[in-house]
Amino acid sequence: MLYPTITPTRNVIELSGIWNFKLDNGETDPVLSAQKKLTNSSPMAVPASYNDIGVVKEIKEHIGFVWYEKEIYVPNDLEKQRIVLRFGSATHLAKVYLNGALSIEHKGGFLPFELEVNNYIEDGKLRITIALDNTLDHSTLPVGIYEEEEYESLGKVVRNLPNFDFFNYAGLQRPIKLYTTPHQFIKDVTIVTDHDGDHGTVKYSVDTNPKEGLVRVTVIDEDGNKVAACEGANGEISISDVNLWEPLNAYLYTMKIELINENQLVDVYEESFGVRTIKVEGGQFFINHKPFYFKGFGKHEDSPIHGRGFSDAVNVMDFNLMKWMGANSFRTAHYPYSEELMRLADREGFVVIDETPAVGLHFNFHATGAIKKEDSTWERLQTFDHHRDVLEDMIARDKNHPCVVMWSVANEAATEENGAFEYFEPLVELTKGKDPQKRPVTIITYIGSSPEHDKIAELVDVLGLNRYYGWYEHGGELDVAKVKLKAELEAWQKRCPDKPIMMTEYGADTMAGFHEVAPVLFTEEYQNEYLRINHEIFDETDVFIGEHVWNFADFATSQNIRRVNGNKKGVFTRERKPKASAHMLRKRWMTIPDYG
Ligand code: BDP
Repeated sequence: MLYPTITPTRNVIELSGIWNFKLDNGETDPVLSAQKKLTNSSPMAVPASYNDIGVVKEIKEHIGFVWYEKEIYVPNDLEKQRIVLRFGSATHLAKVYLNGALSIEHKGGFLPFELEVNNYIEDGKLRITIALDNTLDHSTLPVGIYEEEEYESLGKVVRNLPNFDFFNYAGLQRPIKLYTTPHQFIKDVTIVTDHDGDHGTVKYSVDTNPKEGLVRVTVIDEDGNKVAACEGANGEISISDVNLWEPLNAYLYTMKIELINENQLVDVYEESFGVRTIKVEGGQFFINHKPFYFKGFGKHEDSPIHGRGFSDAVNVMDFNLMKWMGANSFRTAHYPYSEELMRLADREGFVVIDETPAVGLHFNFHATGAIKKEDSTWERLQTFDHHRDVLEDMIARDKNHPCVVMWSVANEAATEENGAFEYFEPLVELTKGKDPQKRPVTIITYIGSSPEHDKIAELVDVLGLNRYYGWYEHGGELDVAKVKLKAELEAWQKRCPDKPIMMTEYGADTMAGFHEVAPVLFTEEYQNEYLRINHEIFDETDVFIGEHVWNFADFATSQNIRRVNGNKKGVFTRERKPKASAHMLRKRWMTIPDYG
């Protein structure tokens, strides 16, 4: 699925701004609501999560459907082309009505979907009405728990508990665009690069609709010079004196694709790409044939006011803060991030672990060690088909991004329970099969998935460990925490010699401004000490390929007695002010080279 851009043959109209909004409290008939204009609506910003800007509890904590609406004119000129309405995402289940007619339904809140709208336009107008449901259950990703209770005095009480800690933000959280293409158009392009010395090769494959006409491909460098060209829908292009895409030193080429029919230029699309290679071998993670060390964060798309809503300003600032710290990478915990952010990462040279929204696939979360409670997560979950769909869609969206170096199939699933191997084996195979660049694959595990009990380590290329020794385990006992962490890492090396290990989460809740001479839980001193003892062990471990602190910034969670108005493991506050740990990490990371 190509990202919409303006080219000589294509147009893009942004539909961001104020939309009409209202909660659905179950009393409205969806068909009738969409047939006429919404009544009693209020203004809502798009893109944004509706929760925080709605202010009141009824909106912030609403469970179920909400309505969005916008009526637009479609300029006559555009009607000569294919007109496509594209949602960057709609969280989590969307029913889209165009001039009252149900036109598409989409499940999953973090990936784009689109539809052709020409036939829906009436008198030059399009009324876009969207019913959006934020309910999470055993079949959705992420996974939630839905409960209803009857009280004589209160009536029905509904709970929708996220099976994870980040706030279940919802709404039209990413840009919505109307774009055009010619009727004969470039549908997709797939790019795979390689290099040997100064010589780069670029294999490409262009999909057009219909499959006719001549495809011409030109590669353009950053100065606008044409460096190579080729004809045909599939081909291989050589680039001499190639500039590589390197971590924090990105070089992006542009592939200009032209579709020609009967000597007429029909469609033009430009895709930027980087020449780089990825390989895992002998306990190391190679980018461009050199062993790479991941320094950075598990992040979230989360900021004050916007919630999970897209903001270029937030993304640019976050990237600048990460560069300031010497970070070179991050994981899109716990869902695919916006396309705009991925394009920015390509350009800035951030190395990205791209994660699906598969979080909360665990019903015995705190049963560490041998499973005692109900060893049945994989019998109870109904996520498999949707999991397969989001993996396919994520790879289809992100396959050409040079920033993406590894796929994360899931975060902290019940990988220690019976049934985990059978659940994940086909998904890992699918990921490998669908990715044209054959990137490494990981499944991020939690402490219960110990070297003794884990069932999936043999499926992955990299062991991605979320471990909180010194916080959830042995909080306040950093000496013991060190011993335990070391023992676990040694046990992993015994079980999977030569498999690279990466700490994909480690962190300590820290209230900015809390201080003590002795390191005490929740103080800035403790966060520093916690990180320091973890680093001591990392530095002693062979096959250790990187450290992602949890989290880049404090973030919103649902209400919970373990969370003081949000998760405070950020190295920055939610407003992006540094805690002491930001300076400490900066000192460390500035001295660790990207390639070691
Ligand atoms: C891990 C999760 C992450 C949480 C974190 C924490 O992967 O989403 O926010 O722990 O508890 O279990 O802070």
